[in-house]
Amino acid sequence: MKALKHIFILIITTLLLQTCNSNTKSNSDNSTTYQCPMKCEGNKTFNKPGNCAVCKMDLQALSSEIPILNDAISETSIFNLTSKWDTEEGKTIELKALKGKTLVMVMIYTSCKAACPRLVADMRNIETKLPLEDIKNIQFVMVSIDPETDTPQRLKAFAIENEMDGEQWMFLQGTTSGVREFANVLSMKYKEISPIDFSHSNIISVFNPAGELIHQQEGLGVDNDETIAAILKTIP
Ligand SMILES: [Cu+2]
Repeated sequence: MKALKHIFILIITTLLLQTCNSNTKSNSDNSTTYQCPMKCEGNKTFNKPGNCAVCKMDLQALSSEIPILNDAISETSIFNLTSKWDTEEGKTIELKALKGKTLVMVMIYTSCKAACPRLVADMRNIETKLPLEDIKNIQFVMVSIDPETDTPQRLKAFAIENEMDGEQWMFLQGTTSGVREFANVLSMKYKEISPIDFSHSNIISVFNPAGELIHQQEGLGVDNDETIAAILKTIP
């Protein structure tokens, strides 16, 4: 009699557990969302498979999490800046176009006779110390603090003159406010002291592929071992 009671309890428990399992399963099925592949109704989603009311195509199941994670930009990323920049190749971009590469950035202006040539030399020195196979993962970016003078044409000429015309080098002309905003992010100070001259701080900044500032070197001709180490840490 006692044994029967035990078996009965066992059966009930098994049944209850099964109901629980099937509940969880149907819950997760319900959380799948579907969308028209042509997005006829914009980003509207449906919680059942079916056909689009507009184009009649089969709705597609959305894998909900992955794309959102990939697109996420942290609060401190420079990819949040929406200012527009012209490259030396005449392309207009936002900084988030540089996502996925380690960025080594410096602010200069091409007519500078004093500090900038040395900053440019420092950038080249960093580049030559990095393993050749890693260069494709790195973008070296020179941002002009004199956007009035440094047009894409002038930046291109400067690139050729300094043998920095390879794909790893990029020169950017921004707007006055875009340049100012970017300088603030780098804590970089600059001031126009005459129509063609600027006083400025000398900072080379390293950003990881997510656009977060991870290292800065300040000064001219300084030891760049830490900068190299910081760059290499970001490369898979
Ligand atoms: Cu300068």
